[in-house]
Amino acid sequence: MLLLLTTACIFDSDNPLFSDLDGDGVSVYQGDCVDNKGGLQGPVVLNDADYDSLTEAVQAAIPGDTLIVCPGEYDAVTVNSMTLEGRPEGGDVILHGRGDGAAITVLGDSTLIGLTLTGGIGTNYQGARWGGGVDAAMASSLTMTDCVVEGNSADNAAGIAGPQELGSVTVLEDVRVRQNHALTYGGGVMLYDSVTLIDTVVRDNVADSQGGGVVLVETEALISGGSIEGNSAGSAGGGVLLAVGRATFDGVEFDLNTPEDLVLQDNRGTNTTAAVPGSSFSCDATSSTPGCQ
Ligand SMILES: [Ca+2]
Repeated sequence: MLLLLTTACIFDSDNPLFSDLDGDGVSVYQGDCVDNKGGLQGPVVLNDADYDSLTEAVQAAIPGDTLIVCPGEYDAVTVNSMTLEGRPEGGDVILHGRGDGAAITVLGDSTLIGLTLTGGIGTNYQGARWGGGVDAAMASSLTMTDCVVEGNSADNAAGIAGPQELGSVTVLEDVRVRQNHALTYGGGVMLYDSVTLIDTVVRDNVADSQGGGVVLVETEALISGGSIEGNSAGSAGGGVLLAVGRATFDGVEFDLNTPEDLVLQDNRGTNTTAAVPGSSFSCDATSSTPGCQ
């Protein structure tokens, strides 16, 4: 008779990083934070080592590395061409700006997964603060998946300041950007060049001047699914301010943005309020006669 045994839990006393206490086939080393209950290891795993602080782990990392981050609250860091992969199993993985800079600063081609970015006030560039939660202004590519960006402030781009260099790429999927406050432009996000937003919710953000939720500058943008709701701007572009760019909206829900959902800005800086014509439409603000259809 053949007995089929289920996988038993494994505790490897020689290297507890390889332990699989819950028997799901994934070790702490492979990113199973549940296996780290009791704090056998530090909460951040990089290659074959664990670290007590995210700051130490990031200092040890090189471009191309992936850092696994278990639930907890961490100080702000700067990542350069790395992947920060939070595993919010049993708790949030929080990077806190503590009112002193961005919650995270991103350089190069970096990816953020499963993180909550809060309490940031951005980076001071020539007298104005940008990117309260996420400052990726000097990055070439920003990819964010399953992240929350909330409770940050800055002069511009209070939630997320996207990469600004020519040819830059921003991809946000299942990101929730809420309750961020810009003193000037971009309460939620301010994004440039190639932009893709998938199932992303931009909600209850405020810009005292223009672009309460989303500011798109010189973009080729695709915004698919998700919602832009409850955002407000002092003068124009409560939901979206599209400045000298193109954007396609596919199944995006607009609701309760003030003073309006959508404003197009041409290359002379003239604003035109546009109605949201349906659930799927495209806007072009690259000419002197901006419009949506
Ligand atoms: Ca496991």
